[in-house]
Amino acid sequence: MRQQRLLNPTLRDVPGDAEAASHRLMLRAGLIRQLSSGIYSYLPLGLKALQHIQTIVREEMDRAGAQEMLMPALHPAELWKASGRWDVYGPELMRLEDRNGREFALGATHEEVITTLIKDEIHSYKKLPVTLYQIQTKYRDERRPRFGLLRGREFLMKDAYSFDRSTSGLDASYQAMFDAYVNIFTRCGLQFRAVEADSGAIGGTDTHEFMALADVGEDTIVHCPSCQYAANLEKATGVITNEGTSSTGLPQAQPTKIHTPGVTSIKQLSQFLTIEPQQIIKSVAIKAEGAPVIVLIRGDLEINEIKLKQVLGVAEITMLSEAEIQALGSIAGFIGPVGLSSVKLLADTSIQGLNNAVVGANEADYHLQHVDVQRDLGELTYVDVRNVGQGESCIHCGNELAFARGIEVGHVFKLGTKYSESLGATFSDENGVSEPMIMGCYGIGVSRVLAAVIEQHQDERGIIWPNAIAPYSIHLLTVQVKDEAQMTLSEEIYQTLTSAGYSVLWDDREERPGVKFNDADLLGFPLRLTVGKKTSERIIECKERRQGEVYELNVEQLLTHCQSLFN
Ligand code: 9G3
Repeated sequence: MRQQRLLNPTLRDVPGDAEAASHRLMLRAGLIRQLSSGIYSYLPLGLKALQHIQTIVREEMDRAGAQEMLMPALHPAELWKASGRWDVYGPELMRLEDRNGREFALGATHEEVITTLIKDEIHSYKKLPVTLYQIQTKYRDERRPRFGLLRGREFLMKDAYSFDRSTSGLDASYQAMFDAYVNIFTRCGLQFRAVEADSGAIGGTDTHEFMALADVGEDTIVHCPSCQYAANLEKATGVITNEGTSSTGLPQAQPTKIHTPGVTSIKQLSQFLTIEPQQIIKSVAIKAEGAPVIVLIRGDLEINEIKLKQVLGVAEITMLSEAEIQALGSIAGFIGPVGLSSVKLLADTSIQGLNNAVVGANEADYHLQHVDVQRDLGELTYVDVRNVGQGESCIHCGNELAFARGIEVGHVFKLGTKYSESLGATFSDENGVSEPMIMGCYGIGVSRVLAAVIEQHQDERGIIWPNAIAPYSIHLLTVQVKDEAQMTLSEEIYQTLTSAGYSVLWDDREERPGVKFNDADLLGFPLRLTVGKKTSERIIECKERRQGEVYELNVEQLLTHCQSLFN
């Protein structure tokens, strides 16, 4: 392709609201342009990279035995009403009406569509297992679209759905998809981890998220550097040890009140009493489906709401109001477990073994010191309702856990019969007995992968494409386009490389060399070839974008050299 004709509007500066590196670079390198918040056009270079990712996804899906199909984006509301999700999802599910006033959803995901189709088309165990996938645009009206393609309102997803006759069959289908995902993200050049995740509203049992490691990632992952344990913070667990803080060994003093006027936060209390937050027990007053509960957790840690809901078996949790706290015989900011008899206590394991702790005294401007959990708090139900904290150990191998930020680029779920039952997708077994199919669903954010790759492969000068995803493999620059010898040699090189199967972008623009070199670094194709002053000796200059190495090469060596670089 000759760059003079390419629609590739590069920018020196980008709008201030582009915070993520990949968002800035995709705008500056002319890969995408925003049509509306969270909605983008792909310009030619952006689309080429996106298509390379899709090719990798298709090859690995097909290799895993999945069959490609394509479903509509316009879904009759009846389908989403049958599964009960029409009312579960709020404004995030985009809805519209057709000319006859019939309600439709714009597809945010396709469990309802695929399950209804399979219900109508598969009835016998002989046709199972089957895994189908599509690569299609999804619509989700995000409250806060941001970071370019990382969180859009219209985005490209590969979504696959497996149908089995048994849970062991589902395990096999799930594993096949899991392995395909490892291949896909590896071939895309991503640094990633598969982490245990929470299945959320979609339901089901096992689920893993594939996280591309990046500081801009919205998710926090907890992983053990020594063994394979890795989990989303939503689900991660760790081992905590309170070696006890009254090292004196003297008989522990009884709980004693201390005047702490206006000291209500952990930070203030820690400073006021010059003690570590680890020595404070935080009492959080919540309401779980109407019932008040006081959650006790070590002062340096935070409650994990997903875990707490699961432990309490409720869908919603709210904070108690000041009046409700007073009705319990306490006061906001000074809540404590000692002397509060009328309310259920839930103790996070992080307070186990604390024997010289500080708690609220259930009296304005007072706390209690020297509280011994074992001695003073009576029978406690210990549960894990916290976000894993710094310094906790791995539940498998005991080594210290590490934390990282990640971009969720894939998510695989064992769905079970949630949709096949609600939508009636059953099969008859050998004895003619009708059973619901066992489903799995598997998503990859294809457009999100493009942004994640750029987050991981860039420097201050621009993008550094992994070979497999680069819009072009080679950037051919002619320094003086008015110099006939340089153009002739450039044409020869262009023809040789393209006929050998390499994708080449030839910068034949009438621009100063500096502009061409800066653009080549910004666009970031793996190999830059420059035809310049040594043309008469048939010598060109090469630069590899990743290593940054610049060296000369005789034109005759070029093909062999490219073979060594790209194959
Ligand atoms: C909706 C809206 C947003 C959603 C969903 C439905 C997330 C929804 C979860 C999934 C599960 C899997 C198949 C591919 C892999 C992921 N956000 N999820 O179901 F209506 Cl507005 O999408 N679906």
